[in-house]
Amino acid sequence: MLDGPVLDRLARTLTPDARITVMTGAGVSAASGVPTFRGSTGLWRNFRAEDLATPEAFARNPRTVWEWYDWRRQLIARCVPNRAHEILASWSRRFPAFTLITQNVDGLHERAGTDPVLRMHGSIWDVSCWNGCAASPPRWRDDTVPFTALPPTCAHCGGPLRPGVVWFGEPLDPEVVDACLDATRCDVFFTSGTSAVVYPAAGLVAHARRHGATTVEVNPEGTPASGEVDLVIAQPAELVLPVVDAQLPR
Ligand code: BV8
Repeated sequence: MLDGPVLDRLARTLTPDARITVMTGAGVSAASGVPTFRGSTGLWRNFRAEDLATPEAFARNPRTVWEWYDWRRQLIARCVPNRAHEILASWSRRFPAFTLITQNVDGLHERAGTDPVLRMHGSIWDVSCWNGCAASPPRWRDDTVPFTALPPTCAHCGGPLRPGVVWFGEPLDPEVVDACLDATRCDVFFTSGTSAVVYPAAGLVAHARRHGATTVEVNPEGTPASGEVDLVIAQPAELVLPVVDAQLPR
């Protein structure tokens, strides 16, 4: 838990010249009102990933998949970053060698001011042409909320647009993966708000350990990563991060 010795150990590792990498998942946005995917109140509770977050599902029924994403976009548009996003944004300014990796597609880290953000699974605010037509760019931002018709269509070829996220069975952007792997060569690696079941994101903690990083998990619940990190802080990120931040020299 977050007692004196744990806090002291953490504060000692967060030195001005430390390479710090933080990987986040849906739990970091929970306090902002964005539903998580798994667990009792999770999104997946009513859906199966195979039914919605795959290219096969989209090919089968683009409208159904878009009903889910358009619903999430409308919900996320009403949410604001919470203290966890804000503290991480301040750390991205405070520590010269700080990297934020996220599995989240909600854009709340960016809205809190973290820049850059390594988005492993893309952005719910991006779209791309499902047909990949020559006239359309690879992807672009479209903040329309709600879309008037589902699926939204490509202005160039009239085909359906798809959400600019990475679905199960789709490869991640290799440049993003390389940047994430490089960021595991760090002094401190935090993993917070993730159930640590989706790969290759879930594999980053092991890489950080192999590089000798102090690894820390901030999550009220245990995960498959809990047994491999140096420090488990079983509390919510929006409570933990401000307390750790307060220990840092002003
Ligand atoms: C790929 C779409 C290869 C976007 C999502 C081994 C290696 C490589 C791949 C695999 C592998 N084994 C299996 C695979 C395949 C698969 C996979 O990992 N399957 C799992 C289920 C076994 N991986 C893939 O398909 C990936 N692609 O590897 O491609 C390839 C190569 C070449 C050619 C073709 C293919 C693609 C993975 C991306 C999938 N897309 N979603 C969207 O709609 O959002 S995944 C989905 O889960 C979300 O994107 C989300 O980001 C991700 C992870 O969820 P979490 O963020 O962890 O959220 P969750 O609800 O699960 O947990 C929340 C946690 O927060 C909980 O632990 C809770 O306790 C905690 N919490 C709650 N409140 C708080 C809190 N913590 C802190 N504070 C709080 N307040």
